[in-house]
Amino acid sequence: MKPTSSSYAMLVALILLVTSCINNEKKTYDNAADIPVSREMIAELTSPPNVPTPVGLRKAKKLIVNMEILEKESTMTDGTTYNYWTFGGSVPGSFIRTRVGDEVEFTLSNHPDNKLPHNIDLHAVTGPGGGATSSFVAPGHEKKFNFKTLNPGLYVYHCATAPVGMHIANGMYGLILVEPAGGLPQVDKEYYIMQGDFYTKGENGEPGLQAFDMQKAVDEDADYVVFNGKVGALTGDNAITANVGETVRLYVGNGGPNLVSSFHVIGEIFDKVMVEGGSSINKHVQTTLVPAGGAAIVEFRVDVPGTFILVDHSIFRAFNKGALGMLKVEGEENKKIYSGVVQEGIYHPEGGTIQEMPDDDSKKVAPKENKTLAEKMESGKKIYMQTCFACHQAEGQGIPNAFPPLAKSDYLNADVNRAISIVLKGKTGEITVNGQKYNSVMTRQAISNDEIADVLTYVYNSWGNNKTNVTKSQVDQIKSGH
Ligand code: HEC
Ligand SMILES: [Cu+2]
Repeated sequence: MKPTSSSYAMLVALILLVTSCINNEKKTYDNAADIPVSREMIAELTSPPNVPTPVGLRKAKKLIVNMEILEKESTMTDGTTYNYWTFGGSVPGSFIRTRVGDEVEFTLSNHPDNKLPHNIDLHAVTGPGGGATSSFVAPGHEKKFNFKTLNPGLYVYHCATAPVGMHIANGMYGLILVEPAGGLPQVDKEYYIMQGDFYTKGENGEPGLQAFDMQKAVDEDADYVVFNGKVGALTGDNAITANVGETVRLYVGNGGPNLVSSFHVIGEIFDKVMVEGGSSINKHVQTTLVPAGGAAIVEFRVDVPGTFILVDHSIFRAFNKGALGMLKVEGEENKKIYSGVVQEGIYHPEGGTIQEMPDDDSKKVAPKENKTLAEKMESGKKIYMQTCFACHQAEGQGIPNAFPPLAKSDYLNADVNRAISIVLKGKTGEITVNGQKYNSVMTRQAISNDEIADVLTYVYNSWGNNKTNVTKSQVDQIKSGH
């Protein structure tokens, strides 16, 4: 049948009828306070990085939220624990998903084993203290209050009991999403990520149960800056995932208490950002600011496979304090979008042409044959201080949770061929060095085979290592794959 204008008109009318029936919201309300609620519904609460089911086309409801406060010791990083105060047992606290016009009946229970009174200030609440004044609750008690969600957006909630900063610093924050009528547009994957800064008596990485340090908090001198409450909450096996072609939406919050986040995903561009969690949409964004006590919704389609690193681009926080996560994307490569290395050469500023990497090290200065150990140590030390020092540090001591030690490294001493291959090809994935786990990235080092032999000889003959003398021909062999 050939479509005529009248059949089009009928189709449009039908679609309108069907959508209005499903929606059952023939009326739009100028004031969200007037939206009627139908029936009760118990809110689904999720711990990070998961979010509850989208509201979709559901009507405004009386939404029952039952939130339990738990104070509990948990891991901050390998070997280090912290006494977290939590909403719902996780940091950040349980994700609450509502829609505009919902009448939320909020019950806050303070577990009898807890030591302190708490309350909750939800930024989605219109009313004194965002609920804080009505929710102050002692251990072993519960408090109930109601509020109507008037404004769509992504909002932070947090404890507001004095000393407020301390309650927030101990992990008492989370996100509440208020979707517009009809819900946010559908996407393939949604995740919940919230940054927070932590202040401990011991320095970063110091083992054992670490107490909160008030002075460091006042000085804004954070020992840990992390996503989802601890170092590694989103790395390795805990990475969030997606498939090529999917659209990913991240609900990103920042509990603070102090630091503002420069949220960035290495190797991705945010197609859309709902700036500050509100209704204005910015497109094609590289890094979005997430204020302390604020949020943002970011969306992007993943086009190529790989591991994309989530960071606070105040970058020492990412590589030295923990603000690093991973999004693992699987699927077909797309060489048009990203080629990978297509050519590798030596850069000669004076000559200007790109040449092939000379495998035989036929550089300007041919390496001296049969160097003595002392000569190799001297050359190796120079290379070390130029190339390896920035990460592995002057005495090979490394940096806890970021760069493994080369000093007295059981991993290094166990296998020289593996060490050569790491310097030649780089290394990623989890390794254990002297009982500590590392899961990071060492890039391939752009130095010649002769230089690799010297620098590894220097490393092996320093800082209590096993004095292996690495030769250039060993490196040649590994490079050529024999
Ligand atoms: C940009 C930082 C960086 C630089 C520069 C760097 N490394 Fe690494 N290195 C790492 C990281 C990170 C790891 C751990 C990788 C992982 O988690 O899989 C590592 C691991 C290693 C390991 C194995 C683990 C161990 O502790 O024994 C060796 C050996 C090593 N590097 C040697 C070197 C040498 C030699 C150089 C200089 C030629 C160098 N690295 C330069 C970051 C770096
Ligand atoms: Cu509290």
